Amino acid sequence: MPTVAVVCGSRSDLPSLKGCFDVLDEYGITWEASVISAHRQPDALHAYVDEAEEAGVLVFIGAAGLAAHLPGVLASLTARPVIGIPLDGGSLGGADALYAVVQMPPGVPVATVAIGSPGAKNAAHLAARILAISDPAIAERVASVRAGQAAGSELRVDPRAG
Ligand code: RP5
Repeated sequence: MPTVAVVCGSRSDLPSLKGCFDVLDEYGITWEASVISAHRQPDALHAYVDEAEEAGVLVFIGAAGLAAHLPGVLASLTARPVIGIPLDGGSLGGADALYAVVQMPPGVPVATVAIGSPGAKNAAHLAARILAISDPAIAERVASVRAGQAAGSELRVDPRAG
């Protein structure tokens, strides 16, 4: 069993998660993705979380659109960190999913990232930072990704240059 379990509510969600999978790969983090709907397959979701925890999954990423209860239900089933990705695709452009994912009651946290593909990438970056606390190899990769971002963003403009 991998370190990160990514669960989404529908096969139709998978294309939005490509950036998440790619970033997890860049960090060398083992992951698996499953389609298990909180609304359509509640018992299967419960069983999966139990299995995944027992097998050593450390971080869960939940992604769903519309009335996106999946990340919140994951957080109700595990004490491991849960990162929620609200997906766009519905007629409200993902605002529906954002509210559903971010507005968790106190005591049942879901670390909510941005809507859609940017959020999918950040879910993987956040998972890496969580794992880096106790995994020096991942910590090194996090440091190197951050250094690369800083170098890539640097721009100095010389006002005296023509
Ligand atoms: C949500 O409903 C899923 O996460 C998906 O984003 C949305 C639509 O699901 P499908 O009707 O495409 O299966 O539960």
